[in-house]
Amino acid sequence: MIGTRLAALVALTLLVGRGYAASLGGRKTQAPKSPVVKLWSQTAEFPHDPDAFTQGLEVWGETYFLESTGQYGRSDIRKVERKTGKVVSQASLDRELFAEGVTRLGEEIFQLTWREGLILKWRFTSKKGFTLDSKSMWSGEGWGITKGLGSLWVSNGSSVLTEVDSRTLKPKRSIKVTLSGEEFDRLNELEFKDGKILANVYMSSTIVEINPKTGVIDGLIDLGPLTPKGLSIEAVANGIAWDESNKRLYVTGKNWPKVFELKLK
Ligand SMILES: [Ca+2]
Repeated sequence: MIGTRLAALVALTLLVGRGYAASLGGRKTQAPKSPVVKLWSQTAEFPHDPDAFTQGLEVWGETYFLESTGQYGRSDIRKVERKTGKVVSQASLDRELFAEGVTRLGEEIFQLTWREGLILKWRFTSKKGFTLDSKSMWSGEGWGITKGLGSLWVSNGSSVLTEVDSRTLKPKRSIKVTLSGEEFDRLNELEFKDGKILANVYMSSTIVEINPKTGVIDGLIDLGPLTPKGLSIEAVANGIAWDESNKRLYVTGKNWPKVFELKLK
């Protein structure tokens, strides 16, 4: 796993440049603690629709994923059988909407839109599939969304994560995310795990682990070894789903042909 660790450090150094290099060099200022590189092993892999421009991923019971896919004219919401990648239910969005992150809280499913200022609320029944319940206004861009600590959490591509009231869909508070003391942006797809927020970093193969109280990044996961070769530059890692029941992390990316199941060490 040394290779993985090195890859992660290289990726990290590229990501944050001098901030991390300085902390690696043991600069004798009151430098914040550097994040821990979290190692993993792959325990399984499953087919994933290579046409899915994945913007959000979450486990749905023990058998399915909830997935959101983006792009204008192609955005949808889907229920996907985990082991086969088969789309068992799907609903398309209006052509002028670009879907982003998605999360499910009880009966309600919340899906973000990118620049359209809307959060879509869906319901799902086995009879009717996905039905659009309501559209709520949202200020600014929507990138990732997840649930945790009794709230929803939204990213917008910046360094800010916003805690949102799941009933009113109004912001409660915001946190600024930092890495080794420096503001850290491009936070994308989100997932709560063990009280921490995992976030894909846009245009990288790195997932950061964020303390939701302080905004401090205290862990890093490098998906470099899993990134498929030969895809477009847009086919970045984007899709994190944590399964608490089997303690596995599922990751994929935009147009990736596979979902990977990982055990974190
Ligand atoms: Ca997620």
